[in-house]
Amino acid sequence: MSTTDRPIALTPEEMAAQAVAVLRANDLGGWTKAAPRLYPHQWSWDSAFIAIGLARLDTRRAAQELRVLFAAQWATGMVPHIVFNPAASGYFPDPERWGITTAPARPSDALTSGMCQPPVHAIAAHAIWAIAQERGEAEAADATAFLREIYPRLLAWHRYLATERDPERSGLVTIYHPWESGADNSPAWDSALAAITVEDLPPYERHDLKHADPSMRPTMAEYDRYLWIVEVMRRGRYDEATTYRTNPFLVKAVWFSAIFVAANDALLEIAAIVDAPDADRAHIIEWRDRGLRGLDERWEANLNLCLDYDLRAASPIRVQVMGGFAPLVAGHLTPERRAAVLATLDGPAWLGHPRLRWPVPPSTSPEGPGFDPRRYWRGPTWPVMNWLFWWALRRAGETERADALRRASLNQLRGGGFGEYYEPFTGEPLGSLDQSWTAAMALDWIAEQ
Ligand code: 2M8
Repeated sequence: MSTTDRPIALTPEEMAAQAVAVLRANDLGGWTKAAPRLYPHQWSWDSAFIAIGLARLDTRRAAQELRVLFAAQWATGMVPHIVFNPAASGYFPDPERWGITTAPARPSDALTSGMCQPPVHAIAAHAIWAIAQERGEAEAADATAFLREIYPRLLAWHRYLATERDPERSGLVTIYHPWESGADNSPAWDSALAAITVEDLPPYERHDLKHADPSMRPTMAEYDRYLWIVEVMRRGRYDEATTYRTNPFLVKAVWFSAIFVAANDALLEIAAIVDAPDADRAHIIEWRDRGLRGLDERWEANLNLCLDYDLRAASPIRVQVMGGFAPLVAGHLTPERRAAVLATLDGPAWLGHPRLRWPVPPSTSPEGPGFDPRRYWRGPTWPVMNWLFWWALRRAGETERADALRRASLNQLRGGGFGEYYEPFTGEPLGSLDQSWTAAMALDWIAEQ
């Protein structure tokens, strides 16, 4: 074997050094682009995960990541899914296409998209604080001051999700677009997208295909629908009630809702640290408990998974995707639910699948319809989602499973490169390289060793 084809196997120290280099290279000065070329702006949930990794280096810089994101918060409380870097071009849809200038609730001094992503932020803010407690008095005091500053913004964000995004008070968050789920082209959205008629869509040119292999990205048919939904929301000036009435895509998303439940637990801890009023805490508990009840109703005993619900079609979405593990992320598992979720996770449709290169959860089950090992959220494994599973398993007291997942996840990254996602059967890195959240998660895992 020559030096060039010998597989790289980074030591933890080498991997940490490379992760730091990636985060430095993607740093825009207080905020971080999601990836060097494919994603040259700040993405909402990427930034929350990035902040968790950055906290291992510098808790003040980690706090700044969230501060910049929340400075672009909308008047409704919504945290936008992209905050645009005015110095970067080459991503589409760009600020002009989003056209938020006519939206009354837009922020006054930031260019953003008009939708949101899963609310990992309270979890990240609390993680920054917890790490700072080990770093001496000054850093600990700064982190507490940061929580005091960010708490009202986090509360407004959660209130928005619990009210505007759940007018039915079902406990489940409604998403307006597959991009809001974070798992953009998951087979879970296929039927809802197929039901959409694209009308007078202005022409557009995709930039993502210049930076990534088209066979791994969403199809043109999917993109037309993605952009048509943006067009409908833009024409409605991103008004929530209008969107709820007119949007062709309305889905109760269980993965998003489960993250919201877990984030409400984190927000409760923050509320205690900052001495928030009792009335706030009562609201947060109500949102969390309602979420747990909502998820419970979406549990599908035949598949042993939780299912998303298409509001437009009035029907559950029977697809085996990673989001089905929502109860694990939400936590507060009953013994029966814990046993069922873990049996599914260990079983042949998931971690026990004989062809998996590493025992880490694929975004879509290889046994399910719509699985594709190379295309984006239709099968590849996502290190950042492994992190969420790891975090949830640890929170549930499943220490051995959590450790095994962390080891497998780090092994997957030992080839270097910090891929956006990985081929589940070969372990090949795919999508963008030097992806910020992958580097951040590696840092957090290494620090846990
Ligand atoms: C991907 O999403 C963007 C749109 O938001 C895209 O494909 O252009 C998703 O993987 C999403 O979860 C992620 O936040 C974003 C940036 O990493 O890329």
